[in-house]
Amino acid sequence: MEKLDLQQLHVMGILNITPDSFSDGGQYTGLDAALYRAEIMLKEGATIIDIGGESTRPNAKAVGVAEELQRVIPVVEALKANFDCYISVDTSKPEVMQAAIDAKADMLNDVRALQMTGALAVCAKSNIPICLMHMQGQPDTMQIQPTYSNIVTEVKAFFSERILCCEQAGITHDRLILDPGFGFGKTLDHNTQLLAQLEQLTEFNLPLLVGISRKTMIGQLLQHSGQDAPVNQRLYGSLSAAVITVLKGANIIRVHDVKASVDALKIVSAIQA
Ligand code: PT1
Repeated sequence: MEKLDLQQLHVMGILNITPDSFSDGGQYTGLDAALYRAEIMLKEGATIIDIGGESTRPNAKAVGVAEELQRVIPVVEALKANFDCYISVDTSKPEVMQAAIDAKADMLNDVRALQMTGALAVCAKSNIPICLMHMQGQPDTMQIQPTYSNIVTEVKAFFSERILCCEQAGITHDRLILDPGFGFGKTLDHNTQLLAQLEQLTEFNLPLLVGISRKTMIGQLLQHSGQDAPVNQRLYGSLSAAVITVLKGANIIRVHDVKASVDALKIVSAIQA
């Protein structure tokens, strides 16, 4: 398989490996269910599968290293053995990063942008791409009272600092991917401003990854009878947001609904060509 081309447009399919992710109550192991789900996403046109064993949605509790390794690594190995696809591992822990690299993962996706002790060093020893995401606070408390004087300026300053840290650690610029982190320590207003000004983040000349699929901000913008639209009613809103991000320069879109997203992005590609 050729090297992952970060200049291309990619639909990244989300594969969450948490105990409740595949709770059909049956005897199918998590591994079988994960492989089945990945196969569907690949058939639908995903070019990258993002495997995560730590939930980072608002209010999520941290998970230990041993538990995360046990959830994620067998899935990386099984996907690599069964499919010709790119694998991303969504983790912040250096131990999981190292194991993912050893299992031939194609990229790392870190919502903490290599700020955990040891993460920079592990990445410096490998040569795979790494996504640096912006987050204010930590998942368990990040939505309590997010505060910025200017969201875009602050996200850009954070990227500048993290890019510098990476380069000083020996991680070359061409391995980095940036992600504004929609929903990570941000109010609806912050998220909307980031989306409206997303093109400003292209000034780093790095690939841009975005994850908006089914997030709270979509529910809030849609509002059904005075309430946030429920998660299962957020597809059309998510697709609209994904199209906006690609028009503004994003090229890796992290989604749950692969087929719908691939179709939406084909329309964008047609006018970009
Ligand atoms: C993301 C992302 C991620 N999101 C990257 N990795 C999640 N690079 C996990 C909500 O507001 O955007 N980029 N890994 C999932 N996290 C959330 C956050 C899920 C907020 C839901 C919300 O509903």
